Amino acid sequence: MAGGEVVLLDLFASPFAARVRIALAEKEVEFESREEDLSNKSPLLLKMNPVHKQIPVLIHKGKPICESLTIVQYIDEVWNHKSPLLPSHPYQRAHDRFWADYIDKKIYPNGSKLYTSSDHEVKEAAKKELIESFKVLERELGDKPYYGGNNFGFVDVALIPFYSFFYSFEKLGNFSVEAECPKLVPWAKRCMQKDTVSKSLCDQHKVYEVVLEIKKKLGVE
Ligand SMILES: N[C@@H](CCC(=O)N[C@@H](CS)C(=O)NCC(=O)O)C(=O)O
Repeated sequence: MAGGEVVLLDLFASPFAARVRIALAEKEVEFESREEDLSNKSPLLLKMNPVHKQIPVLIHKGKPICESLTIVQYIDEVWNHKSPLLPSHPYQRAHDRFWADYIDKKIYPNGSKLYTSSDHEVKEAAKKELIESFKVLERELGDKPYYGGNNFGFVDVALIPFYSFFYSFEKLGNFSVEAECPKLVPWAKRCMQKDTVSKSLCDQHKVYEVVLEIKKKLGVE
C-alpha cells in the first residue's frame, strides 16, 4: 500500500491517534503520518474534519474518516485479511462497542480533569470516578489475557493508549493504578510486548511533559 493512499492526521501524544496507529500496525498498513500543531491547525485538518476540527483523521484514497473508534472499525472492515479486531458475532461486536464507549465516556473525561481543573473538589471527584472506572474495566477483563480473549482486539485498542497516561494520572492524582487495580498493569504490559502497540504509544514521561505544558498554559495550580 503506497503511503499517499493512507494518510493520518496525527499527534504523537494523543491517545485517540494512538488507537489508529495501533490498528494500522496490526493490519500492516503503511501510512503517512502528518503531525498536526493543534494551536495552528492545518487547512487540510479543517477541510477533512470540519465538524470537530480534531485529530485523528484517516484519509483513505482522499476521503476522510473521523473519530478514533469509527476509524478503527473502518480499518478492521477494509483490511480484513488479517488480525481481526472486532469479533464476527453481532452480539459480541455489540459487547465490544459497549466497552469501547464506556472507555470513551470515563477514562479521558475524568483523567484530563486532573490537569485541566484547579478546583480541588472537581479533581477529587474525577479521581474517584477514574479509579472506579479502572476497577470496572479490570473486572471486565477478568482472567483473560486480553479484552479480546486470547487475542488482542477492539477493546484492547481502545484502552491501551491510556497506559501512556498512567504516570500522569498517578502523579497528579497521587494514587497508584497498580495498587488499585493489580490486574490492569500486567494486561497493559502484555499489550506493550506487541511491537504494534509499543511502537505506536507515546512514552509515559513524554506525556507527562505535555500534560505539564497544558497545565501551565491553562494556569492550573
Ligand atoms: N472523540 C475524538 C476525540 C479526539 C480528540 O479529543 N482529539 C484532540 C487531541 S487528543 C484534538 O484534536 N483536540 C483539538 C481540539 O479539540 O480543538 C476521537 O475519538 O477521535
